[in-house]
Amino acid sequence: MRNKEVAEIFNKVAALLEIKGDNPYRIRAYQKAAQTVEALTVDLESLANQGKLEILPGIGADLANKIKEILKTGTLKIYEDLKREIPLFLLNFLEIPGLGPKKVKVLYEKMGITSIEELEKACREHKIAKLPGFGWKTEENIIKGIKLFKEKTGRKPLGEVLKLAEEIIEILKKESPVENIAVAGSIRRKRETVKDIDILITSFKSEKVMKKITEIPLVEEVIAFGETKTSVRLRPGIQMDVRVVEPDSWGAALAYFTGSKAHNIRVRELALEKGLKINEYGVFKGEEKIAGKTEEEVYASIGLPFIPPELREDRGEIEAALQGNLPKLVEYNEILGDAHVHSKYSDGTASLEEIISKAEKLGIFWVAICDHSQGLKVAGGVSIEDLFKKKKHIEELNKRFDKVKLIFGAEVDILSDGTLDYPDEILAEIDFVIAAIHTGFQQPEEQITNRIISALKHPLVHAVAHPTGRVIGEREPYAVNMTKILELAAKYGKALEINAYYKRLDLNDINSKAAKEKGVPLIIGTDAHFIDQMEYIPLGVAVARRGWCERKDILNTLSYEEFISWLKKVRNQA
Ligand code: DGT
Ligand code: CA
Repeated sequence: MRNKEVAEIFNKVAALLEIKGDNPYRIRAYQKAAQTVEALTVDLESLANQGKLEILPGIGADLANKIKEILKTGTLKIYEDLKREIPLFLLNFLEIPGLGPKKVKVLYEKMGITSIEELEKACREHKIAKLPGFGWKTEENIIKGIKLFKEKTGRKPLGEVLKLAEEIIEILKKESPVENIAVAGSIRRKRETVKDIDILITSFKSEKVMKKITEIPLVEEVIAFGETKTSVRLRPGIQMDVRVVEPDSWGAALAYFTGSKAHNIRVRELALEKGLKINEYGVFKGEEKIAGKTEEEVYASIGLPFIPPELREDRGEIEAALQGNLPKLVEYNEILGDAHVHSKYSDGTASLEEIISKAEKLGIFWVAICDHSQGLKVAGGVSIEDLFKKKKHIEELNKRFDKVKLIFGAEVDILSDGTLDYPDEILAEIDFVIAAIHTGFQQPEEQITNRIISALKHPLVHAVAHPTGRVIGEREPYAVNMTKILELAAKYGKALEINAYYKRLDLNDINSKAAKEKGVPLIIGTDAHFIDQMEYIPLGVAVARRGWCERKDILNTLSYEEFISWLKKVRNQA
């Protein structure tokens, strides 16, 4: 799918036009086209091939031609022209949360600011607050935005990169003579953000594979070309290193390049203690190679069982492995349901029927439809009247469909004072109540923590969604005392969510591990607002696995009937 690539270019064109002060209708047309393309569930390329681009809302003949131009050339003439006209670093500025095109234009034209460093300096010297349309608050937000920007530059969310890596692996498998191919590095460990894509291959005709790599349309620039290692820059702005290894060293190379570095160092120490040498070519006793072909063999040679990649962070996995205490991690295919999906009843775009059919395709058996509560107007919060329509609708569908069951849920807002956004007699009608904070992110730690605690204590609440509120690269977690939250969740038998949306992954791996250790049940929800976002479940499972969770720790491994019993049990014990 190259939809994202097209959307990104349209967004950049819109931004550059806006910086330039172009016609607002033209700008809006590009923005809308980008949104349409981004939300599309079918492949643009196949639509283009069938000559069907113009059936898309907001896409006329002109934009359809532009889509074709991107698909064909990887870029757009108008985009290239604009890039020559407007300094490109201004586009970088747009990646700073809190800065839009209008503000960027002022910074450039009135202050002549041309780098992030200059911008930061101007903020610190309080020169920004005085500019027209700015103010103290904006200045503060820009400083925060720069911090987030710096943290994320070079790292991209796993959910963006994973698909890209899989796509490239598919192309190479189909169109080049690879024998073995695998992704290593932080992607294989499923870290929430990754710096680059590390790929390993074995091939008897590696020069052909390397040549093929340079011809993939997603490749923007070849950084280094060699027979054993090639590095390229992919269009979405990420580097990919492909290494050729000998079949005899496959396991050793996979272990080495999967890392993490900290894990590798511990493994090497263990090897040394046994008088062995370990590197990316194998495990050696003196000159003799004693292992290297498979990872299992490599670990076994130094007295360890196979350690799942998600655990390889030197967070206790070596000790656990030595003692035979590695957890039996929850498996990706053990997930039977999605606990958090938005429908058209609030700000989701899918109908309940579409959600059922998607769930069936994904091989899951239940979906909790958790739309926003009444007060959250910006997110289409469901009025009490509509709530009952939704309840009836779900009951009807559950009678009609056997394979996939829907659960009548709600993502109920925890208000500023810790009370909930529906009265108790209404909450009692809702089968699954997942409470969440959507406002007042700036409150001090004690206040936010107390809001979450009141929700956990509330007898009709089952779980708390995205407990820290962070958005990767965009918003820091709000101040919350996780130790207290975990204590109270454990005490009241309430669940915490692992929100699987690729920018949230909240709880994260470390908090999930802490939750598991405290006996707090975890529940994975995709928070899907578009139907395809239901595909993010494995990202949530990855977090759970990185958090050492086993099947019993994750409520989504329950069957529909078992989950319903759990929901009832929570309320009965309250
Ligand atoms: P990233 O790319 O920052 O998201 O994280 P990684 O873990 O993919 O790091 P990367 O790409 O720099 O290196 C891939 C793996 O190669 C890394 O996880 C472990 C291994 N590696 C790299 N440099 C060293 C090193 O100096 N010592 C050891 N023992 N292993 C290394
Ligand atoms: Ca890497």
